[in-house]
Amino acid sequence: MSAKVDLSCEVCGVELANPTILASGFLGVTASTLKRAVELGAGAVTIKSIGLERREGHKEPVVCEVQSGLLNCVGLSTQGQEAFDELKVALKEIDAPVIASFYGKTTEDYGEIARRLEEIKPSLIEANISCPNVKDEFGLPFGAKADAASQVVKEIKGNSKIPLFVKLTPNVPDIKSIAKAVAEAGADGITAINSVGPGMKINVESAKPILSNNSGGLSGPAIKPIAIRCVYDIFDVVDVPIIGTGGITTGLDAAEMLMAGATAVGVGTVLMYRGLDSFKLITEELSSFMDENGYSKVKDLVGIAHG
Ligand code: RRO
Repeated sequence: MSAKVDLSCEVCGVELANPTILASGFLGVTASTLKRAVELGAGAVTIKSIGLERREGHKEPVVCEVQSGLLNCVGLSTQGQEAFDELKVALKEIDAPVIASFYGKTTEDYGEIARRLEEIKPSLIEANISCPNVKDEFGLPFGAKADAASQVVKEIKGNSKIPLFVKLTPNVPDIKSIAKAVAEAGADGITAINSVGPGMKINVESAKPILSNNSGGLSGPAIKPIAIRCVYDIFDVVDVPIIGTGGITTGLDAAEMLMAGATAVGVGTVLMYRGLDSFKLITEELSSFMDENGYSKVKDLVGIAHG
């Protein structure tokens, strides 16, 4: 790591040692795996989205590899109260910011969870309004419509003072209008993007879809150009920080995402491609790129792809 480069950054007053954030859904169910991600070099970690009640999620298989990506139909599996208790343990044991991702079936659920999180005090909270895998049960995600997204934000902000990020879906015709609506409703930041699609893979031997739910959200390198475009578009219309997530695999990907307008970058599916060293590899590559190109601070890169 270059001595001339300072990788630390700040998101809504929360200090990160480097801009890589473990994205929700990976290593995020137990305090010990979250802690491990920090030991492996994550600047902050996000828990797997929690909800009010225990949910099994969809039955196996819930993940399958596709060209340049991963399909998942996990289906919002969570432990109910136990997940809140595990978050408390994580906050005690982890020496880095912990972001509490959560979802609701109703607007009121989001308010109730925000009330509970206000007592637990994670560093940041992240409202997941964009899971692509529960449409049959939950209906369209709240993130698909500006007014529904805005209501959720108002409900949360009425119940919690912890800085709120809202995780958006790319699966909309105009992500700018959703981003504007959530920022105007009081969101302190935006996480973009959740998985794309959903997509499908068919096993040609059995002539059946592989995933138990037939389809699932696409993540990984295949979605990076979509994530970059979404973050670029969102940066143009809001003044709040953006956690840019989607297909980040190398330090150059991270630089690209920062240039599009992200303040920090989410890292998830890459763990499957480059293993547990991913955080270290990405930060080292980012550091070398910055050093070679005369950038001394992460914020020197943020949004510079804009005119
Ligand atoms: O659990 C999932 O199926 C899931 C969630 Br909550 C999400 O936000 N995004 C995703 O691709 N899968």
